[in-house]
Amino acid sequence: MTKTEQLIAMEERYGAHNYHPLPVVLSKGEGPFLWDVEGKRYYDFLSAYSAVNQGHCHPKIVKALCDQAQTLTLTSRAFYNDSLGEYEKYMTEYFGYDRMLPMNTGAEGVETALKLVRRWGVVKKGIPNDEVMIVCCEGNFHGRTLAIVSMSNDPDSYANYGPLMTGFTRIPYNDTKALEKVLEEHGKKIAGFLLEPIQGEAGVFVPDEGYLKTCFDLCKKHNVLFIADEVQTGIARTGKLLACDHEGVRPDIVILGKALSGGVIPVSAVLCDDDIMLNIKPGEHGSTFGGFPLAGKVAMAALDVVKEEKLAEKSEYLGKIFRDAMSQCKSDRIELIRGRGLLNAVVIRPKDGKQAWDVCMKMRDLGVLAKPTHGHIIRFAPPLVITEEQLREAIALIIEAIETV
Ligand code: IF1
Repeated sequence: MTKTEQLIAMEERYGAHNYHPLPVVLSKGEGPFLWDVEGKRYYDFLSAYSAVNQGHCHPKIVKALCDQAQTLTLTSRAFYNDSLGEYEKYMTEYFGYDRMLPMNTGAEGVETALKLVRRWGVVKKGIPNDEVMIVCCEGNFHGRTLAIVSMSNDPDSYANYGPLMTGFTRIPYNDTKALEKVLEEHGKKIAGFLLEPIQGEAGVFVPDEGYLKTCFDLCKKHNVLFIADEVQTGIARTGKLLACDHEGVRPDIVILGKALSGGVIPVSAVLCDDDIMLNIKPGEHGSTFGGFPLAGKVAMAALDVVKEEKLAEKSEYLGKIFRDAMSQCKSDRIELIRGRGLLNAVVIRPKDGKQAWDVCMKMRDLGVLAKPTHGHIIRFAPPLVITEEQLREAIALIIEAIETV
């Protein structure tokens, strides 16, 4: 058995079977590259679902982690420490909000936002506690907790987990009339509207120009909070610091995760202003590791890198090259190319019994790693540190895989 086969067999025998990974076993990452246990090099075109925007093992971020790890890793919030205040100041100035609540995973960030919105709805908008509603979108993906999957319309996310949480109403994505209707009919009991500025898991569904701004204005009209889940679209991935920046929309609440730490440790955060954040009082929400010294130092280094290396500008520029180059490909397997910045997807037309998975397997053989979502869509999201030359080399391999599979 090869090392690859041995390690896959080990996961098969001892691990939960909650994923179906592409059969490649990785052991090293650097910048846009990954190496497998056989020593083969790949371009990473998933970036751990946009968590390694800064590239694998970015030296500045790893240094911040190692330095802090030898000093003080965790105090809990039972006491103060010398990094959290600095981290909170850095984050609120970087993104332009009054306050930041630190958490760990993206799902915890979303859960925290849901609690902040409901709390604001009850204590500030005066919605009866048992009636407060949050509007979400068809095709959403916000994480895997029971409250979050209660918003989902994907049976793979919510089915057969017992009774789901109430208090959510779902409308079609990219449909401002649907939002207008639900707000006019139920606005008095609605505390917030939660959406992804681009739906990642749904297959990089980019809404029409103006959708975000129109939804934001409708929310303001009905005294409803506009909550942007930027866990996947944030941190320069779509060509701006936040995807909402494309339309000049400043969400009432922003949820960040993934690349907030450059993929080094789980770090998430919720940003909003005083009138929303200060409704949660001491002892009413928290987390053992939320905002711990390692997270603060790593996140500040990860965000420094975004600015120092102009990753948003690079993402915008290289994304255009990607979509232009892919549209040159005349293969009838390509149904559609869409995306913003370096968050793109190609919809693959099944042919001769081959579909997106087969294209990804061929890409793996050629040295590019990506994975299908929803069967026929391949998401392409390389680290934003990839150079134009490397991108063009990888595109040639992607096109070869599509044309020859
Ligand atoms: C998996 C994809 C899935 C997210 C948005 C919150 C979270 C995510 C917009 C939760 C997480 C991850 C989860 C991971 C695969 C990936 C993913 F959309 F990115 F492709 F699943 F749909 N908001 N997305 O995308 O963050 O708790 O994971 O830190 O669950 O398989 P998390």
